[in-house]
Amino acid sequence: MFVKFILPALTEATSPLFRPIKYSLFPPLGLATLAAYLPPEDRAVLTDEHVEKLRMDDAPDLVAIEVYITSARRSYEIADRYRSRGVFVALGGLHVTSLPEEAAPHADAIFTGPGDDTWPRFLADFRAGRPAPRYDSVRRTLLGAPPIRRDLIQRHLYLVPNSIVVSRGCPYVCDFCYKEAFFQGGRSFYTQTVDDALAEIERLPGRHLYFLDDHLLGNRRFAAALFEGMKGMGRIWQAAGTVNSILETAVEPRLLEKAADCGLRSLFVGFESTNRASLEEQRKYQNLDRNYGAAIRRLHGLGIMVNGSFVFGMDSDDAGVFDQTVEWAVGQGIETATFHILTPYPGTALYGRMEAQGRLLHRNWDLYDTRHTVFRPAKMTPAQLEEGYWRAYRSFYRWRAIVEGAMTKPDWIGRLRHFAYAAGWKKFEPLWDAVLRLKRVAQMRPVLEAVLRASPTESLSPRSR
Ligand code: B12
Ligand code: SF4
Repeated sequence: MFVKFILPALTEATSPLFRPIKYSLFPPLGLATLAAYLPPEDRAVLTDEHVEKLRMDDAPDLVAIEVYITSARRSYEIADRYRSRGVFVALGGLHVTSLPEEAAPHADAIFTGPGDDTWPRFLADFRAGRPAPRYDSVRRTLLGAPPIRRDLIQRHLYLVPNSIVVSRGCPYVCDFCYKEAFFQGGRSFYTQTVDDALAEIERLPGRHLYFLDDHLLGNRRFAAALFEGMKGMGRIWQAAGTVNSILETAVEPRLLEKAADCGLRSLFVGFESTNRASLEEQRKYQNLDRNYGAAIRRLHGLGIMVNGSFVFGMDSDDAGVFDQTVEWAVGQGIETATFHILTPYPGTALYGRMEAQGRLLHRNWDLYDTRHTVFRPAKMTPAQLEEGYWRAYRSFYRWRAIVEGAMTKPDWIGRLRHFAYAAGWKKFEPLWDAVLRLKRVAQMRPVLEAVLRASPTESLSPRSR
C-alpha cells in the first residue's frame, strides 16, 4: 500500500517573496507518529508544504492530511483534488476535531482527537475494505506506541528537526485553549513511559532537542524521572511550562534544577497577561496571584532563557495594555516574547461565549492566525487591537529594548546571550529568508546550539558541556 501524509501550509508560509523562519522550525511530528503504524512493506511519503512543493500527480492508495485552522482551506483544496481522482482521503487534527461537519464533505474518513487509537483501527478497516466515515478517539494512551517514523522527515529542511513530544495535553483548562475541545471524551493529559521517552531521545542525533509538549512539567514524577534519565546525555534543550510549575518546583523534587542540570536552556512560559482580571476572565487560575518576576528570576538564576507568551484583547484589556506589557517584559529581562491577538478557536469556551454575544466578525479561518482581530473587543476597536499587537512586536524587538533587556543580566555572558538570541530571531529575518531559499537552514543549527549553550551558570550543569 502507498500512503501519502500531507501537512498543508497556510498561504503565507509558501510566499515566493518572504518566508518566515517559524515555518521551517519543526517537522510534522503528528503525521510521522501516524506513519509508524504502517508495516514496513507499505510505502509511506511525508510532504510538508511549509518546506517543499506539493505534487499531486501521483497515485497513492490513501492520503492522510493534518488540518490546522489556518490551513483548513488549503487542506480541503488538496483533499478535493485527490478525491476527484478517486483517492481515499483521511482528514484529522485539531480543526477537524473542532468542526467535523465542516471537514466531512471533503473526506472519505474523518478523525477526531488524537490519532493514536483511531488510526490503527482505521488501517485495519481500510485493508479489510470497510472503512467507517468517522473515527472518534476514546482510548487515550501512549503505551505500546511504535517509534515515530523519523526516517520520513527531511531533517536538512528544518532548523529544529529534533522536536519531540513525550506527553499529550495539559492538566489545566484555559478558556481560549484548543485543549479541552481536542481531548473531549477521554483523558486530556497523559504521558509516555519514562523508558519510552528516553529511548526516543536516544534515537535523536545531534545535541539539541525541542520538547513541544504543552506542559512538560505537568506531571512532576514523570518529569523528575525523565530529567534524571537525561543526565549525562549531553543534550541542550528547550520546552514549555507554566508559571506555577516554575515557582512550585522550588520545593522537592526541585524539578527545575534537575531540568537545568540535564540541559534545559530556554522555556516558553504562558504569562498570557499581567492583568489579573484578564486571567480570571480566561479561567487561567493557575497564573492568578503568582509572582511572575520571581518565576523569571528563578529561571534566569538557573541559566534558562525565557520566551514569554502574551495574549492581547481580553475584555479587561484597553489600549494601554500593549505598552504596559512590553515595558514590563523588557524590564524583567525576558529574552524573547511571543504576542498573540486573542483568537476564539471553534470548540473552545471562548468561541461559545463570543458567538453567543454576537461578537465574531467573520469565520474566515485563514485569518484565525492570532495576528488578526476576528472578534469585537470590549475596550478597543478591532483595528486598535491589531495596531497595538504589531506595535508590541516592534517595541519589544527594537535595538534599544534588546540592549535594555540584556543589561538586566548580571554578567557579560548572560548579556551577550540575551542579545544574540533576541536579535537572532527578529532582527535578521531577511537573513533567515535567504538561508531558507538556499536550503541551508541546517547549517544554522550549530549557531543556535552555541547561543543556547553559552550559559552564565554553566558551572551548575557540568554534564551539559
Ligand atoms: C509545532 C507547532 C507549530 C509549528 C509547526 C507545526 C507542525 N510542523 O506541525 C509552527 C511554528 C509552524 C506553528 C505555527 C502556527 N501555529 Co502551531 N503549534 C505547534 C505545536 C506546539 C505542536 C504541534 C505538534 O507537533 N504536536 C504533537 C503531535 C503529536 O500532535 P498533533 O500534530 O496534534 O497530531 C496528533 C493528532 O492531532 C492526530 N492527527 C493529526 N493529523 C491527523 C490526520 C489524520 C488522518 C489522523 C487520523 C489523525 C491526525 O493524530 C496525531 C497523533 O496523536 C502545537 C501545540 C500542540 N501541543 O499540538 C501548536 C498549535 C498547533 N499551533 C497553533 C497555531 C494557532 C499556530 C499559528 C496560527 C500561530 C501563529 N500565530 O503563528 C501558526 C500557523 C500554523 C499553520 N501552519 O497553519 C494552535 C492551533 C489551533 C488550531 N485550532 O488549529 C496550536 C494548537 C497551539 C495552541 N495552543 O493554540 N505551530
Ligand atoms: S496551560 Fe496552556 S496548554 Fe494548558 S490549557 Fe492553559 S493554555 Fe492550554
